[in-house]
Amino acid sequence: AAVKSYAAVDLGASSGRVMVGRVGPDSLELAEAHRFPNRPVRVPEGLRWDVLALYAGVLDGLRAVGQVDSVGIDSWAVDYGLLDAGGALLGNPVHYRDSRTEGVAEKVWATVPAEELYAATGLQYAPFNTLYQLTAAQVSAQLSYAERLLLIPDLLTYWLTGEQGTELTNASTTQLIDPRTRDWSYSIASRLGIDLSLFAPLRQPGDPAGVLRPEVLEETGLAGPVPVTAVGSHDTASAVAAVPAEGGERFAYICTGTWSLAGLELDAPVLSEESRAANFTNELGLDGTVRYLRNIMGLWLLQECVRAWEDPELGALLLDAAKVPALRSVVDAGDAAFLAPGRMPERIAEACRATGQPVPASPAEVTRCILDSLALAHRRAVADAQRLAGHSVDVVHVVGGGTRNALLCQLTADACGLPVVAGPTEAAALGNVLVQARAHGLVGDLADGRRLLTRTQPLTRYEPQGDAARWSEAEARLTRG
Ligand code: LFR
Repeated sequence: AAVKSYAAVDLGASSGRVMVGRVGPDSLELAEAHRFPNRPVRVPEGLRWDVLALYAGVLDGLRAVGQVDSVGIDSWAVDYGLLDAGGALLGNPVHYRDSRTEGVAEKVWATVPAEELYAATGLQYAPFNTLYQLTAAQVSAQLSYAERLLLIPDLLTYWLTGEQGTELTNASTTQLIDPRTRDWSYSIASRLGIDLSLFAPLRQPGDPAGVLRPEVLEETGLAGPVPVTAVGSHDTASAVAAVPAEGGERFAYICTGTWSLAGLELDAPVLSEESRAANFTNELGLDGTVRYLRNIMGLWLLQECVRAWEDPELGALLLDAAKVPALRSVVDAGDAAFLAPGRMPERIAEACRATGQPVPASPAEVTRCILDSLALAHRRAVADAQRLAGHSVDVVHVVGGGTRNALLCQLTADACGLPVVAGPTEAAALGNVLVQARAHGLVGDLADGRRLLTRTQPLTRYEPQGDAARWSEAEARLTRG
C-alpha cells in the first residue's frame, strides 16, 4: 500500500524544526528536513518572539521537505499575535517569559477568585497563561486596535493558508476554556472583560485548515493543492499523543525539553481544590482526553547555565556531572522564581544557600544539582498526580529532548521508583504526523497510533535503582530555610 508523507512543523522555545514523516500501514519514519534557531529578542519594551524569522524558517523547511501530502504545525503554548481588521500583524508577539504579567494575577483574582477560576478552567496558575497576558495587555493600544488574536501555530497556519482558526488543545492553555464542555468559558471571559470574538472559531485536531496559498507554493516549489491539517497544535498535546504506551498500560508521562511536563492522561478533568493547591493543570488532549500535569522548569535550568558558561561541550559536562556525588544539593524545580532568563548559576546557588545546603560551585556540580532537582520534581509530580487523580501507574514514559540525557532518565527512574521507558525524542513531531495521517485515513485512533510507535521507534528502558528513601530526605530539604 501507498506510503504518504507529512510535514510536521514543530516550534520550540529555542529552535524550530520541519520534519517529514513517512507513514505506511505498518511503518513510520521521521527525518529532519530543516532546523533553525528561535531567538527571542529583548527590545526596550520587553522580550519578544521574532515570528517573521520563524515563518521564514517554516518556508525554508517546506522547500527542503519536497512534495508532501499535508502540513501540520505545533508550537509552545499560550502566546499569540494580534491582527488588525485587514489581517495585518500588530507588532511582535510577546514572549511568555516577559515580565509584563508580574502582579497581574492578583488583579484577576480580585474579580474572579483563584479557586473559582480553577474550578471553571482547570488551569494551573502560571503567570503567562493567555488570560493574564491579555489582562496585562488591556492598557495597550495594540489590543484596542486588534480584531483578531491567533495563537502562534494558528498565526503561522493563517500565513500559509489565509484561513483563521483556533485549535482546541492550544486554546485550552489560554485559561479561557472549560475542560468539561471543551468550549469557551463564556462567563469567565465576560467577567474579566475579555472579548471572545477576538478568537477565530475553534478547530479540532484533524480538522482541515486550508491549503497552501499560491504564493507559498511558488516560494517553496511545492505543487498544489497541499492541505494544511490542524494537529494537536500545542506541542505538549502532540508529544503526549506520541507516548508509546502499550494498550491497557497504566502510565505517567514526562515530556522533557525546555520544560518538563509531568502527569497523566485522563478521561475527565480533576478540578478539586486540592488539585489547584498542588498546581496541576487540565489541558485538553486528543479524542476527549485531558492532560493532567504539572509544569516543571525542565532543561531550561541547564540551558540557561550553559549560556552563562558560554557553551561548554554538553556531553563532557554530563559525564562530569555523573561523577559528582548524588543529591548533595537540590532546588525546587517547580519554582516560578526560575522562569525569567539570566544569572541562572547564581540563582541556583542562592536557592541552595537559602535552604542550608552545600552551594554547588563547578559547572559539573551545578549540572548535577539541576539533574537531581529535576528528577526529584518528576518524582513529586508523578506521585501527586496519581494521588490527586486516584489513578496509579506502573511505568513512566519519558519523551522529548531529555531522552538524550541518560543520566536524567536513570535518575528519574530511581526517584520515581518506577521503570522509565525513554523515547521517542521527537515526540511532538511524531504526534503531529500521526494526527495528519489519521485525518487522511492512514491510522485509526490514539491507541492505533501508539501501537505504530511501539513497533517502529527505538525505546530505552531504565529500571529504578538505589534507595528511594534518599529522595524523600532530599525532598524534605526543599521546605527548610
Ligand atoms: C512546552 C510548553 C508547555 C507550556 C510552555 C509555555 O513547550 O508548550 O506545555 O506550558 O511551553 O508555552
